[in-house]
Order: sequence, then C-alpha cells, then structure tokens
Amino acid sequence: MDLVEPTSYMKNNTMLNNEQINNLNVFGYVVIKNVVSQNLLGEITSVFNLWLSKMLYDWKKEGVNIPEEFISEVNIYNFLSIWEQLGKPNFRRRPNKYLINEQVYKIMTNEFLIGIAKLILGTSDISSHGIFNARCQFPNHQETKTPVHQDTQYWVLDYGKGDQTSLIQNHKLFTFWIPLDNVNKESGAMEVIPKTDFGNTLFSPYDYAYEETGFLGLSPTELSKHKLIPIEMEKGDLLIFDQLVPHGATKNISPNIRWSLDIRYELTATRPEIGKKYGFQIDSDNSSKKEWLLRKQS
Ligand SMILES: O=C(O)CCC(=O)C(=O)O
Repeated sequence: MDLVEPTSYMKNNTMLNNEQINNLNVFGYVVIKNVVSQNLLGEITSVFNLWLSKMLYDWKKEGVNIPEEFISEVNIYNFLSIWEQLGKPNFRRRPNKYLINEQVYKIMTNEFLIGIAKLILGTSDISSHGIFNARCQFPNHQETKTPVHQDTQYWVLDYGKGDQTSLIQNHKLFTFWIPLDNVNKESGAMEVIPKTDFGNTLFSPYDYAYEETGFLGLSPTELSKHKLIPIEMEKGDLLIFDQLVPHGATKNISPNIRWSLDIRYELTATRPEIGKKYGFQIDSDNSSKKEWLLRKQS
C-alpha cells in the first residue's frame, strides 16, 4: 500500500514535518509529540467518565449489586477501586455504539485531528471509521491486554456483507491512538512491528479466543520471527499508524489502569462496510452529525 502521496495538502502543511511524514511512510507509524491539547484531553476524559457511568448502570441492570453513588461518581481515577470492590465484573470492550454521542462527534471532528488525517490521506474526502474505542487496560489482566494484530485482519471479515478483501486493496486508513497518561513498556504502551520488517504482508488471523474476547492477531509462531518495538509516550502525544502495522499493548504491570482512545480516519471513496456502519463522512457543515447520532439505536 502506498501511504502518502505528496499532494497539495502536504505542500503547505505546518502540522507534520518532513521527518514525521517520512517515518509514517517508511515505518508505517509515527509519534507526534505534545500535540493533544489539554482541552482535547479534557474532552476525552469526560467521554470516558460518562462511558464508565453507563457501563456501571448496565452492570446494575444485569444484576451486579452497585451502590448509586458509584454510578454518579465513577471516573477514570476511581474506576479501578470500584471495579475491585464490585468483585471485578467481567470486562470486555464495549460495542462502539456506547460511544455515539455529541461529545465523541466533537472529538472526531476536532480541527487539528482532521487536519492531520486529511494531510496523510492526501484528500479532504475522508471519513471517520466506525471502529473506535475507549480502552481500559487493567493492571495484570490478560483479558484487557490486546494481542498484536493488524487492523486489516478485522477489516476483511465478512460482517454479513460478503468478502471485503478486494475493497481494502487500494484503501488507506490511519489509526490515531491517544493515551490519557504517560505510557511505557510496563504500563501498557503500544508495541509495533515496523513496516521495514514485514513489508505489506497481511498475516492470516490467529484466533485469540475471538468468540469470548473479540481478539484476533498474529500467531505466536509469526510473532517469534519479529521484533516488537515498544512506543513510550507522554500525555499529550499522538501515535498514528496505518492499517497494516502489527500492534498490541505491552503488559500493564503498573498499579494503574492504562486509558486510551483510538479513532480512525479513512478514504471515503474506498471504505469497506465495517467502516461505514458506525462511521461518518467528515463534512464542513457537520451534516452527517444528526444521522450518525441516530445510529446508536441501530
Ligand atoms: O489500546 C490498545 O490496547 C489496543 C489499540 C488497538 O489495537 C488499536 O488502536 O487498533
């Protein structure tokens, strides 16, 4: 996959320097230091707090005995203690429709983020992809540690809409990964295999108990052939990688939850089904917003 063509978007850009663009091209990923503003981090944190409150409410409906004040007071700082006090209820990535709301729309259409997305995708005709996650990686908890995978391993799944493989051939997509705090290899940082190591190979998906966990990835045999590079980041940094870069979380052996948001931008013209379902086209007048907000009911 050719990543970045030097288009008119790139010529006058002040968002990424040549070295960053080159890294993205050559290695398939880049870390942009200190660019996620306090304001944006605050908006993301509010989204997480609301999401946690909804999750506790759902657990209560499912029969977990949860005091009302936990639901009204939960936030990213006290959630670990609440989860432990509740006896560590089963935790799985939530369907992203739990995150379809005004606040998330605002984050996904953040001027800075879409400016970079347009730049690296080389066009203004881009869409926000329908897979986006608020992630919570508990300390010493295998179930919330993502195995090393390529996002494309998921894109080619059938999803009841037929084989999507041919659609992704000329497709471009980038994931934007934003941790809410500093991350290092002891606290659930991302680790990646650079493209210089594997070219454009799409590895056959290995089943990490997909039915229960929702996880696919590279097989242990394949992994043993490659060197993973942990990406240490500070709060405010942004990691961008393309859809073929194998990535996963390091073990979190810190005492805290590792929180992160991942969102994706893709070319509208070639987007496969999975992106469309809960995704939306980025338009200048926000005309996609109303219709997108209704999707949480579907
Ligand atoms: O945050 C994680 O643990 C995994 C992130 C990921 O797999 C992604 O953003 O595609």
